[in-house]
Amino acid sequence: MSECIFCKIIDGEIPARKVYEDDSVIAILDVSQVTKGHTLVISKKHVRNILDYTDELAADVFTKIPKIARAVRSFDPECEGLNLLMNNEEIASQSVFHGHVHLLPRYNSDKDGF
Ligand code: DGP
Repeated sequence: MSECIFCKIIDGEIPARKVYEDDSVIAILDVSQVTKGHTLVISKKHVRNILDYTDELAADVFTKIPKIARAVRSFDPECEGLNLLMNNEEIASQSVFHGHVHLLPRYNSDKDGF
């Protein structure tokens, strides 16, 4: 059994709030909402981070992000835009070692920082 928390979510062993899912990608609400609607886009294949993504995996994940971002933005009319962020390796603040892209919805209320 995998010890990876995101593999457990993908396998349905632990719950998560799903925003999007298809055969190869899942998007879930981050458990620690930095901004409202903070979402993680995760490949179902367990790959450590961008440094191990193949071209095919990168193409698959990143071509889906625009539609997921539009869906996330549409959930809240006050969402004015989003930041995309990917932490890769411990030095870059990665804490879950199963690659994922953060989508951070932005609001006028946090325009000076969050
Ligand atoms: P990073 O630091 O880039 O590796 O981000 C990992 C994120 O994963 C962090 O913002 C919190 C989130 N996270 C950790 N455990 C869980 C979990 O069990 N469920 C959900 N939904 N998010 C989690």
